[in-house]
Amino acid sequence: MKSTSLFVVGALAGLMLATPTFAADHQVQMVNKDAEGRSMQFEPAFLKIAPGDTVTFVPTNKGHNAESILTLMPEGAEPWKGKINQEITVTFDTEGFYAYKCLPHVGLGMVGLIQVGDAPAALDPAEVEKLPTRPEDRLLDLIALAEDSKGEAAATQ
Ligand SMILES: [Cu+2]
Repeated sequence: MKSTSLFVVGALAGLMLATPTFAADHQVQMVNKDAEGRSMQFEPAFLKIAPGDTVTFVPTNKGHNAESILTLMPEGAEPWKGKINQEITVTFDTEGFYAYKCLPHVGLGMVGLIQVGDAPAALDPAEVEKLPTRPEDRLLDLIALAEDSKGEAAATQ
């Protein structure tokens, strides 16, 4: 009897793990100034989400867009390109790191980073280095944030 009930508990736990959770939508605002006083920013500029989640880029201030940086996203993932002042919702199915930019303000450092799932950082440093100085510095900050958010797990790798 005892072993049977243990088996049932184990099977139920397995079912719960296998049940898909509802995909969440996250919002990223495109702003002329963020909460920390930085000009021309995505807010939040770093997001960690689950595979299947969506991100909606909101034109809170005018004159911005959100689009993939083609060299800084997972292989085989679908790029996106929002128009200026366009609210756009993107679904992220492929795990990995996605850097993106605002076309008019990338030179001022208006870039963002989305981590999908728990995949290790996989942005090609040589491609990050090809960015102009301000977006490169900003992206490096965001990559550091992503590494911090892994906490203990990162320390053991
Ligand atoms: Cu912009």
